[in-house]
Amino acid sequence: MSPRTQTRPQAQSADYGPESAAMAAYLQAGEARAHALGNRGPIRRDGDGNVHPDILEAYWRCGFYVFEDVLGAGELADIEADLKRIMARLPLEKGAAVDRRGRPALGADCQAPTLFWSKPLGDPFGGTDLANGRHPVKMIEPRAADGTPDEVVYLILGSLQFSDACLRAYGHPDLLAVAAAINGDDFVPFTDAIFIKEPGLGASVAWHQDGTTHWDTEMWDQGCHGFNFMGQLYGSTPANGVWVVPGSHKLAKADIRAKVTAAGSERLPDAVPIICKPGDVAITNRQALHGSFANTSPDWRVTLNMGFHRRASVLNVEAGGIHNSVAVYDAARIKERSRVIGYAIDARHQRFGDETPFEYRPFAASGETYTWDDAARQGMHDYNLLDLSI
Ligand SMILES: O=C(O)CCC(=O)C(=O)O
Repeated sequence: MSPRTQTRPQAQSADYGPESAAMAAYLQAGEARAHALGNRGPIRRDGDGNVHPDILEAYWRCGFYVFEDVLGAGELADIEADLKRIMARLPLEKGAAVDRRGRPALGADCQAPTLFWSKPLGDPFGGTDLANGRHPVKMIEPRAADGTPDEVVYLILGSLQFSDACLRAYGHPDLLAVAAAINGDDFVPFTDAIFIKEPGLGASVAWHQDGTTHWDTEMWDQGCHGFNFMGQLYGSTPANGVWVVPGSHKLAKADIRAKVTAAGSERLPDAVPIICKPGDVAITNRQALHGSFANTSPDWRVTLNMGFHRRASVLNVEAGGIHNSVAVYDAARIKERSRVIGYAIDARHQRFGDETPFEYRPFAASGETYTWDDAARQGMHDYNLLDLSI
């Protein structure tokens, strides 16, 4: 059953009109290129218990990796139940204070940017100055079926305050081990989100590179803007998934306009789709050139984004302006924002008691402990005002 079933009839899938044949060929060719990359498999450890070096090699070579079978059936069921609750509590329409049943709407009392709306199959960021103008070219906006809503929510920031199941996924010991292997034992949070790409409605996210702060500075290297985990509730296909240009995280800032002009369309010829089953979790370098097309397919994609940085990339750095206000990220702010890691580890331990919880070194060193309870849940309100957005 889709998350919409209780609230609105299933949207119809749509198509790319005159571009449909070219799009279908592009999706098929991209899928073949993706499978040839050698950057997917379960999270494996070496004899010392470290994340297997082959995984790290493939991640750094490609700029993304697909970890297979990370979230089990029970965990996915929890996430789906929370997703349904979240969708049932969305505002009746953009700006409304109440949901369909007149209850206070989700996010209506948040100060932080929380809900992002788009017209069906639209591209709200492409070709605009939004988010520091990092999405310079608008994607094709296919025509949605008659009877679809004027606008839908396609992105929810600060998502961990709305879902214990998402918080528990954030505390997954294997994912946090990967975060430590890539960003160092003192890794820190970035931001968290849910992308919702409904069939026949889901918006494009135009081609972009996420990092904004360290380009053209001496801090720059292939990992200095961190990464996002992208956990998949229903899987991710060439038609509804994120596409990445492999290796682009190693290069200077891409000239996206020139690439699109050279390609003759937004179908960048060297990009590949992130293909996942339900429960797979991709990791994508934030410097990689990536984007997603409007979801004209019949398949839902719901992605839990969980971002992490190197501590050295954010400490005492002035940044912000996209996910939160511009500020200097001092040690006190980093510590306050990092408590989410502690809550997530404890929340996960309460639900999955037979797993060995991840030990986050900064807490082990300082002796701090975190308990996930009602007081902690209330303290998470608007936690993303403190995102570490670089
Ligand atoms: O999930 C998507 O469609 C876009 C994700 C993305 O662009 C991002 O996480 O930066």
